Amino acid sequence: MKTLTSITLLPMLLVACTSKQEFQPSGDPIRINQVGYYTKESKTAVIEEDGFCDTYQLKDLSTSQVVWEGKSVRTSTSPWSEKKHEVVDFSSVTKPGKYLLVAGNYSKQVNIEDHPYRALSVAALKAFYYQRSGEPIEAEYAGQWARPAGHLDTTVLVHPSAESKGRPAGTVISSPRGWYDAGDYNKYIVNSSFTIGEILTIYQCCPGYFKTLNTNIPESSNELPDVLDEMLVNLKWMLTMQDPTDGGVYHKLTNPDFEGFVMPTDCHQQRYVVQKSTAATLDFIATMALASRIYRKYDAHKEFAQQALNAAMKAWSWARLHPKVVYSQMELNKKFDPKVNTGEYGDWRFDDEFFWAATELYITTSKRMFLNEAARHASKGYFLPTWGHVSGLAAMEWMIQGSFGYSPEAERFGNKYGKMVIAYCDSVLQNTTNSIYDSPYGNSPFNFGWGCLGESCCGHGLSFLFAHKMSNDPKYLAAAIKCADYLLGRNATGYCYVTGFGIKPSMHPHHRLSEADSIEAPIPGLLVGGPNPAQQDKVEGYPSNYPDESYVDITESYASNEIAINWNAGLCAFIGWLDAEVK
Ligand code: 9MR
Repeated sequence: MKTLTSITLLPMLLVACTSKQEFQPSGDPIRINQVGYYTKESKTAVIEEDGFCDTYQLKDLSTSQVVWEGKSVRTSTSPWSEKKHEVVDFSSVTKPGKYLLVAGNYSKQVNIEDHPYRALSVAALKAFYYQRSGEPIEAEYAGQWARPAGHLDTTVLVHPSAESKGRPAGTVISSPRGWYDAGDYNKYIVNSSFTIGEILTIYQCCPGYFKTLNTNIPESSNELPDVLDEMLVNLKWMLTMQDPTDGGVYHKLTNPDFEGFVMPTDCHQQRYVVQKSTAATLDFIATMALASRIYRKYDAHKEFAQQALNAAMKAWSWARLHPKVVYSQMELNKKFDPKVNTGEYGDWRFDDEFFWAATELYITTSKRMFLNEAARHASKGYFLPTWGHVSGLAAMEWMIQGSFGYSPEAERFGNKYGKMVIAYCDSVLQNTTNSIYDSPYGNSPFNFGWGCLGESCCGHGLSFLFAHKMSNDPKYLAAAIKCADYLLGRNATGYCYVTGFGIKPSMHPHHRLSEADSIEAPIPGLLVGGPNPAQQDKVEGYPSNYPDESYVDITESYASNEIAINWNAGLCAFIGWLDAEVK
């Protein structure tokens, strides 16, 4: 394999594939990162058929000049389907530009840029603006996706499951704005907290980078970076979800049933705040404590920062008194009316939430009592952060604070989790040397499931970025880049899994706002859930039952093709920090 700059090879290339035509697959066999490759980093493609061509070429898109030509570097085999693919490596091409990767009769555009993810990074954050509830989405900021305000949520009822002495069932409260959770129009505290928690945690790793992301939102001209303005919209909604009479936090604000595929202004169900839960309250505490620390640096937001901290402290008292209140919709529906049939975000183990809440309270207040609580609930291992298991967010916070030298204890905790994250990443790398799509993500059936792209693929990417931060070893940064390659097209289905990006993006997400607006293109910047072998929606059209092929780009597929704020948080945090790290 070598880098070529002349056209003298052209005659040879015309015959390059002729001997292998019997391997012609039924569809396009080229799998690449469709958004782009970093100029100085690894660039590979995977060809769906082993031995498809003797050699592959990269041509300059405008001149058709062949700039590189080479054989595949290895064969990769899927452990579940035993399909064989081959890996083509054109990393030696280091000139930014637009190219064509040619494999016999097939070709695909390849972009090489110093910062290929900038627009993606902006769009991943902008996606939250489109999810805003209870305010008009203006054409000035949203173009064709403008829409009037829906779900004002100024007359929300306290559900019988949520009543307290100060707020009996049927009390009318106002709980406006915030973001819709996902493809549905409800607003959930557990997932909101996770989303803001992940973004603000990673924000601390590269605030300078995030400050440069201009998303053109109504608040863009104020002193806050857009990322903080956007998080503030949902943080302010979250504050309204605390029962002021006792400090507990409602699990969610919801309709009794999911709406049909209609626009927000066509939704007329009564909305409720339902039962307080330990998970929601602890996640709320962690998020408010973290936010308080970040926003208090801005004069105009000192008051909000104090309010957030007060709310967290009050919620902490509730959580200490109610350490095991599970949100079980089945139990709730046995006792109360109206029945509630929307997303559950159920959880019954709270050590990880206590760990995260105490961690953030300690870092924000320096109070020893919270350090002791964090130590008492500290996770014994490193786990990818998910809405249901948040210890990973605490582990990340300790690594960050340890590196800032916040306190000797933070350094100790930080080093402990640093070693764990490195061990985790090493074991992933050791087990994926012959990776199917040349990515450390996507080689185990456990990597796939509901929301896997946000939770597991971006989660792997973030873990590699932490391993890189803690060790300075470039192999972890390289591994993180390969997770991005998987998301953006070098994968089994050939989809770029972010709406509005790549050659073959997801076009029909299970997303009411995108589906009901009569605009062909979905709202951009949204990461879909991704391949999910459980296929709970039982829709027709999944290409197979293999874990990495269990994805279908149709609106009905809520199990593989929904979008959600927590998955976009993964995208936003991972792609943002990655882009900040690659020089
Ligand atoms: O992300 C959630 C996933 O982990 C669960 O398996 C799934 C089924 O309970 O629910 C997902 O969350 C959904 C939520 O309950 C309601 N809004 C849409 C969310 C994404 O599908």
